[in-house]
Amino acid sequence: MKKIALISGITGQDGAYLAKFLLNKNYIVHGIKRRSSLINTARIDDIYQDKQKYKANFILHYGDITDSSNVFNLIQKIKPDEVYNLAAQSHVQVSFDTPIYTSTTNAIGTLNFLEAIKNLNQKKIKFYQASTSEMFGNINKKTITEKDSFSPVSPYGTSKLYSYWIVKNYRDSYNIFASNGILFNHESPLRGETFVSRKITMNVARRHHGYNDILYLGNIYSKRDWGHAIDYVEGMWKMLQHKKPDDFILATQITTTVKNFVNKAFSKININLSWKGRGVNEIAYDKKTKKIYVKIDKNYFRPNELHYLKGSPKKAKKILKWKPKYNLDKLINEMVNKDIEICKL
Ligand code: NAP
Ligand code: G4F
Repeated sequence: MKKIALISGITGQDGAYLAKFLLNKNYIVHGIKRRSSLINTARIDDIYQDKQKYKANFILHYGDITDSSNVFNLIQKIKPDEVYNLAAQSHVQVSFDTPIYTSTTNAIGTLNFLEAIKNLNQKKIKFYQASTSEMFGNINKKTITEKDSFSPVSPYGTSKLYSYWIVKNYRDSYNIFASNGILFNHESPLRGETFVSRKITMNVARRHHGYNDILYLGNIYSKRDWGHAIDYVEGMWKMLQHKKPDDFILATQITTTVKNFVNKAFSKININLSWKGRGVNEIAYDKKTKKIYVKIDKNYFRPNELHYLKGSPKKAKKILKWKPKYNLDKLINEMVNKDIEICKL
């Protein structure tokens, strides 16, 4: 019997990688996509195009995780073995502008799944919750572990913390197999273009093709622990194959500033940036040509910032035998090369 998975957020970065990962493991994959005025399936279109390979194993349903009846009906109809709740308003800066929508999706959306599993008595379902390093906030620890406390600094982080706790509550109260994957930043060529990594690699690719648009950024001194989404979706799956539900950090322990990410990305097209100025007047330029490449725009600063993230994947490595295959340079290389291909068109 093939295993059946249900993925919310299947049209997003992680959803797309996870769907392909599970199809290659011979799962039947169901996905929830939102109705939108423009087609929003670009990241999973290749699955449709490869019909021979995936045949009838890939099924999409219209839905929205804030609609409890929709979530209830899908669980009842599909009776999945595994549910991956990846749907979210996942942009931290946007969460300051849309705190109620962010909280309804990121917090109540999770509760809708747990309530459906409980009330339909579908206790065989294993539930994965996309928790995040944003929940920790500025806790002033060099390396963060699962034992550290939370103090989120954004509506996004706070909404995700609700989900983290409600997953634990339902696990302990109703014996539901529900696990939190506490994932640090992970990127890829499928990353949304308004996240800083992809915004940078897209700009580098356009420069490579001769465009002259300046890259405008906000806080270039914040530090992130960046990995590749391919490694992280494998970790999600491993969490649900473990004999008991638990909470795990996935991280690379490679932490660097946004500024260093910029330098590395431009070096892939042989531009070595120099920096001068301070605060909003800081710029990056090429010493030889005097051309300006990066400027600071105060609109990209957030009302509150998470300054530093470095996670310890020790527990996942030990218990799940999870090990990332990508490092930061390999990640940036792949992103820049892919964006160079895309921008050529
Ligand atoms: P993403 O690319 O922004 O994808 C989010 C997905 O959620 C999209 O498919 C989006 O649909 C869908 N969605 C949003 N609101 C929804 C709703 N109300 N009902 C149904 N679907 C909805 O995010 P990602 O980077 O793949 O991240 C996946 C999950 O992991 C998210 O929960 C995120 O918060 C979490 N996370 C991400 C990272 C990271 O570094 N990437 C780290 C930690 C945790 P549309 O395509 O229609 O917008
Ligand atoms: O790429 P970002 O928007 O990612 P952020 O805020 O770290 O959130 C991502 O990772 C979380 C896990 O830690 C996820 F839970 C969340 O869903 C999302 O995937 O910003 C990274 C850093 C921030 O410090 C931001 O202030 O880059 C800084 N930054 C500087 N200039 C910028 C920009 N961020 C964006 N998006 N755009 C800029 O122009």
